[in-house]
Amino acid sequence: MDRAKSCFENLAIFGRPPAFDEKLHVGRPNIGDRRRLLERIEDLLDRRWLTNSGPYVEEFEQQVSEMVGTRHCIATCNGTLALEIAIMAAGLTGEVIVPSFTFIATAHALQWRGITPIFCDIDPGTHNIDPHRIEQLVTLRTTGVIGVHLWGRPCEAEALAEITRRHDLKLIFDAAHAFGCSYRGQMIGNFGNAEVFSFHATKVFNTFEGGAVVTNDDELATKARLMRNFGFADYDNVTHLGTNGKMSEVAAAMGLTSLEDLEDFIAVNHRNYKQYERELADIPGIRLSSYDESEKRNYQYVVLDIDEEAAHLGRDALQKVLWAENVLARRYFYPGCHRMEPYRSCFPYAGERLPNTERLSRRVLSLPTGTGITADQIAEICRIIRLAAAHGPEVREKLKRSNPTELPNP
Ligand code: T4K
Repeated sequence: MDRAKSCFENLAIFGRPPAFDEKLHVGRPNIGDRRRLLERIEDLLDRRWLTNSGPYVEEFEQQVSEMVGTRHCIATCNGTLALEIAIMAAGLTGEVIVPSFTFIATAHALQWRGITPIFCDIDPGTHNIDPHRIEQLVTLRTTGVIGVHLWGRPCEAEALAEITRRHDLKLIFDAAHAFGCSYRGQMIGNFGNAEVFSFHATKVFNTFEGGAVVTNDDELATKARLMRNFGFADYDNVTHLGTNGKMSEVAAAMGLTSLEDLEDFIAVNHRNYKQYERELADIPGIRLSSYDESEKRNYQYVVLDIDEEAAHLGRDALQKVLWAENVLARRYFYPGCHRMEPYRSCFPYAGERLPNTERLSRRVLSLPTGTGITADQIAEICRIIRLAAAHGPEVREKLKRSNPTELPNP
């Protein structure tokens, strides 16, 4: 894109053409070797075995178990069903303590099972559930805690294990973001009673749609496996309440292919992250959330934390600037589950005990990364952010004066 680079009036919110002709998405899928994928699809069609524990699903489960180092992997049709199955297999009932600063599926998986999610505040440093705030939420109805490894940055698993042990509670991790990540040298997947991955298209590693329950607990694994397939223990023999949470063969074919390229996907994410880090350095009030690079990370989320006062520009204003340029930055996970239905109606005052969630969900913005974006595009996104931040008052003024219909409505 050729334009007078330093003049803020060349930003698209001032009526200029957007920096990008095509929309840049946050969750563009990583796609591995197409030839291998198509070969596998030919195979499964030839075999006429499309779902219900086919050979690709079995191979996929085996490979995930080996990679993560867990005794069991139960592959599912998506991460939400995997959460529901893990919740049921662990025997959760009554109330379960969860962060509100997460994708809505974490809370819905509980509510869908008739369990009340009790929202706990996060640590503003880690963005994860704050172990220090859990015990005050425990009641006679509490049966468990679900930690979410947000952005693939692990929860304080040891502290959570200690608290849940003390109160005789189950501990599950929503590891939807944390495939390929580690905590204190051990792969995510090995903590709590069970952990749950999402292999949705937008994740670093995808099976189109998909997920998995991973665990080292044999009994829980047996239950989860039964529950995934309606409770069938054998032909004509149902031994458990169950659902249909099965992964299909075509999803497993994608998974096996994506696994072969996972290291490359992560390397690209890492390179993108480092570029953002370099090119967004030293902008007052705008900080990139950091990763502990001594551990395994998948760098799938590039998350800005915007301090409106210091940046002279709020998160929502910056998002509008970016959307006008066709950069579809996302406000994950605004406004927090507690401000969405049905939780907003059930707990209208929950926000009062969630000050960090409320504050952070108004400040963070996720930027595009993955194999679908180029270094030049990242450089241009960073230039736009720097330019907007350098002219916060003018940008704010322009947005205030704009007819809302002139601007995209993120
Ligand atoms: N727990 C946590 C902590 C999670 O983050 C999630 C899912 C779950 C549990 C549940 O796992 P799953 O049941 O989904 O396996 C997206 C994903 O749909 C969702 O999987 C993910 N978290 C969440 C963080 O992001 P949306 O509502 O933002 O999706 P959408 O359609 O707006 O897509 C996101 C971006 O990706 C858009 O810019 C479009 C782009 N995109 C999307 C798809 C599907 C593409 O470029 N290509 C595509 O194929 O939820």
